Amino acid sequence: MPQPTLSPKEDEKLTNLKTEAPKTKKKKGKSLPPKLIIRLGKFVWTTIWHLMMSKLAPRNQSGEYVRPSSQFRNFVGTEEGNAYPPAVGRYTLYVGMSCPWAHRTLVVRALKGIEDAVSVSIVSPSPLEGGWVLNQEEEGCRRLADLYELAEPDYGGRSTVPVLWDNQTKTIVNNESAEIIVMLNSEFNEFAKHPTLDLYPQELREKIDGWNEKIYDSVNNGVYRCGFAQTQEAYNQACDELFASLDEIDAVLEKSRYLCGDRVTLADVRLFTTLFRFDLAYYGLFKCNRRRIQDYQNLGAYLRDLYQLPGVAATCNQESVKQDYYGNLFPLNPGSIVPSGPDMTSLLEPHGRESIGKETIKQN
Ligand SMILES: N[C@@H](CCC(=O)N[C@@H](CS)C(=O)NCC(=O)O)C(=O)O
Repeated sequence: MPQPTLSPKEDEKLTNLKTEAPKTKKKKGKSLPPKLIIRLGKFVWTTIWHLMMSKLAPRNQSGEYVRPSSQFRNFVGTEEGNAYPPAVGRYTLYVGMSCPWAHRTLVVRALKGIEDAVSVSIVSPSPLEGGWVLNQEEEGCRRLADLYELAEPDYGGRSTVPVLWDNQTKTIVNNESAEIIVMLNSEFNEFAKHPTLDLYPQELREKIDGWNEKIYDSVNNGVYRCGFAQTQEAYNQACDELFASLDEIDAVLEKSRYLCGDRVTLADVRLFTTLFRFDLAYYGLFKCNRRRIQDYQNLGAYLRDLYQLPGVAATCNQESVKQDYYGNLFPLNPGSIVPSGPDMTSLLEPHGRESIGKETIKQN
């Protein structure tokens, strides 16, 4: 291997260091004891860590992460008087490719085939700006926070993705992924390539809502509760709940192709975007490392099944996930080193789940 060469200045410094070595030895008694350095370092780091974590992840008294609620909650719809009727080209989705909540909207947009009706603008995280920045200036805005301010000059909350933006009235219609995906599923059917695909059918709503509630707390937000926990107890609790839920879901998927039977629903979409990031980021960075999704008997194949649905793989960006999580969540990874693994090529392997649930129906 070629050795790096030193400039004359560096060479001189190194020689001085070498010749000074015995002097430092003599001063041994006066140098700081390592114990003190460690204590000081630990004190300074944990104080700053808690300070940064309180900005990154608000917590309750037990050190548990509490996600702030979304503040723009209007709906696109055809009812008379609704200021936001469905229309081609009127709405834009602002998304970050690493964000699981924004990813939900991209998956539904792809499954419904409404890419021509609802446009997408990709934003990127900027550690310097402390938030998302637009890839090009839009509406005179450079940062996502500027868009929020344009929509609501007094807005004091977080500037999160996804955002469903109305290009006509220049405002945010909605910034809650759980609601945006309901609108994308039902309100753009006249422009959709797959209008009959209903991801939130009336007869399954109770079941879908039940899964959503459970999965949000313990899995979607559960991984963040693990990663952003500021006490051991808060982490233990979140981790127990996360893996208890994953075990339960894995058992259900033994006999059912999707969460609510043999058709994909919004419950699957919402679970999918967390599962896709699990082995890539949550397993390592968020300490969700009891098990990988790939190691589960059914969850691994279920993830592959959803990944291979038409249009879905194109919404998935492994590099952005790794880069944004490991590279930008500074308090969790101060060195910003992005790991080289894991190998995710198995996502393309056959899932073998086509007939799951079918045999049971026949037997009955
Ligand atoms: N409840 C929101 C959560 C969205 C969210 O937390 N997005 C994160 C990215 S994964 C974000 O934009 N965070 C920026 C911030 O908190 O400042 C939703 O589901 O739409």
